[in-house]
Amino acid sequence: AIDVTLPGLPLPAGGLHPINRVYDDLTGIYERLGYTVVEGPEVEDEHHNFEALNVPWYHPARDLQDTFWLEDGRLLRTHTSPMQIRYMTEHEPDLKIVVRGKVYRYEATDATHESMFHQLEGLVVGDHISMADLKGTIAEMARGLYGAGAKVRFQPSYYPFVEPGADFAVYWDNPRGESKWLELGGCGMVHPSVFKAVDDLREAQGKPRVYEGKTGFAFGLGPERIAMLKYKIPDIRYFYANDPRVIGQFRGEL
Ligand code: TYR
Repeated sequence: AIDVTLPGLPLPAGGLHPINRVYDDLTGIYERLGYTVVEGPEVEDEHHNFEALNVPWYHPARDLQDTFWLEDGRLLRTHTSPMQIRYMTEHEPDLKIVVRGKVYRYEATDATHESMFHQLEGLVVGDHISMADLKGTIAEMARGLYGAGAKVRFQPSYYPFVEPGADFAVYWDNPRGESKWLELGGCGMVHPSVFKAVDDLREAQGKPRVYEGKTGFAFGLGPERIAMLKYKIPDIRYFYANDPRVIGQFRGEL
């Protein structure tokens, strides 16, 4: 006879990878602010990854040591910023996007560096966009991640595709007293050279030049940093080593 009162057998359940959970948190915040979430190619050309982003040939980021080059002269994108160029070439302002995806750097790996990692890139373009809008947006993201009391800090920095440029950190304050400034990413006001490069690409495709005189901000950050703190993962390499003891801890929880 069948005892219908016996409990069922638990079925093995999958779960979201910690990086995808952090991406979902972040894109949720930006979708509520009216942003469109996009993705783009991981194999890029030099023009989109460097040239159009105002990264000159002599910039250290161009060093052969940082970039995985393919035999045909293309490369694995070293950041998600080339999607700024691709999106603006296809779309006219005003726009608000976040880009999610993998990026690659030819570097030695250690507990905080992997040759493949992820970025979330933001781009806002319109009229009279200011640094205050950028700071407010980063602060809103910090509050979405860490609650109403979250603090943000900006320090001057240099990225060729923005002027002025800054690095930003959020104050990560948890009840167990593990508070610290978490260096999250870079940001700044879109450099006029970037808008010019986009208009040049648009013109070559027979599209109108629409970016001259526009203003905008951009930012880029690494979800790995957020996930390592949130889920207490001590080594970035654990995310991608395919060790079921790591990923198995995230099973069955969505
Ligand atoms: N692309 C930069 C990097 O990979 C991050 C960044 C993105 C910095 C957008 C500024 C910015 O406006 O390090």
